[in-house]
Amino acid sequence: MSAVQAEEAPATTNPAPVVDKSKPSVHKTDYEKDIVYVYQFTRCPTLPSASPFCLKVETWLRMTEVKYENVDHKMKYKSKKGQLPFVEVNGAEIPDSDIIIKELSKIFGKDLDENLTLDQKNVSHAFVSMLNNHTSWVMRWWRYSHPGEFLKSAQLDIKRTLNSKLPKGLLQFFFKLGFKSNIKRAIGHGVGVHNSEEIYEFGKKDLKALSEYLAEKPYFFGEEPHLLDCVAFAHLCQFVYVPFGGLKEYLESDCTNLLSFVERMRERYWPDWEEICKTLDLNTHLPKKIEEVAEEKKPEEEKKAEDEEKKPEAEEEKEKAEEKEKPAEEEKAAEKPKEETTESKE
Ligand SMILES: N[C@@H](CCC(=O)N[C@@H](CS)C(=O)NCC(=O)O)C(=O)O
Repeated sequence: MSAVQAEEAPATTNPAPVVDKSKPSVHKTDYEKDIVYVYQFTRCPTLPSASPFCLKVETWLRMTEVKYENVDHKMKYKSKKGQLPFVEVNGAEIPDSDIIIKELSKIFGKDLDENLTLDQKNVSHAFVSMLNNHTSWVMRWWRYSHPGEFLKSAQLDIKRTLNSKLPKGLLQFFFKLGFKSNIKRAIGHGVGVHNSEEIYEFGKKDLKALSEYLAEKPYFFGEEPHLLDCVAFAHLCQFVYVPFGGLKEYLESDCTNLLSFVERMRERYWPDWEEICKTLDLNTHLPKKIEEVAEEKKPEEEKKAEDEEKKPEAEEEKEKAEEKEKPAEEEKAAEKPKEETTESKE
């Protein structure tokens, strides 16, 4: 039973858990019915999200055309499981990208894989698990062990990303320290006990397997995209747009079909990609609210009005400057004959 269904379910033979209805269980209390509110990281200048899990959820929402809104929570919230992304829908939180997709598929009746054969579903499951639990750890290991290079590769503005007013140098110091400490997670996972050459080799093998399965097809299971395309796109984007360890170069030399696939998905589901990367706006897919349009126009109009106001001031300044120059010129003119006299004396 989904988290949402659980909230709405009538009492059964089991005693219902005591829920304090006076305390909202979601951050977005003025939610609209059937709108999915997505809590994710701030945007990144090289791709909409430097988290494959956040990019996966948002791509799924776009593929299924389920209505959603990203919430700018200024990096304040994490799911009840302590991570991002999580979503809120109809007053309930759903954490974890895979569980989010599973639950939203049920709530909105949108199963991207409904027309796949059992065999294809099993292949999809194997590849999705590889991407989430193996391929992504190659990337995580690199990011955790090279936090400074990660910031550069993703062109992340640390102040904006962490929503902090502390000095940039200090934030970078803490970020690097925090990120480096994550390396023990990579060791716990297993990938982190290997050397870099071996780890990059793991990544290459995963990419090669995906490339060979995709072969000449536009999408993994043929002419139309499914869940595996969504998951693969979200992970592959991290290799393409936050490059590291020569893996992008490997894609360019050995897996060009994966690069074309990324481009295909990007064009189809992310027409606002460039705009997102430029503006770092979380909701470019939504029609702009009247206040936002007004706010955007404001500086230009205000500037015009200010220019108008400044005009007389500028003219006054000009006049003053001219008046100041006048005596100087007069002095010069008065000095000229003096100079000439001196010269003539010599
Ligand atoms: N299994 C989770 C993984 C999500 C995940 O690893 N999120 C990372 C960012 S990519 C996170 O929130 N890290 C912060 C933390 O763990 O404290 C999912 O699929 O959503």
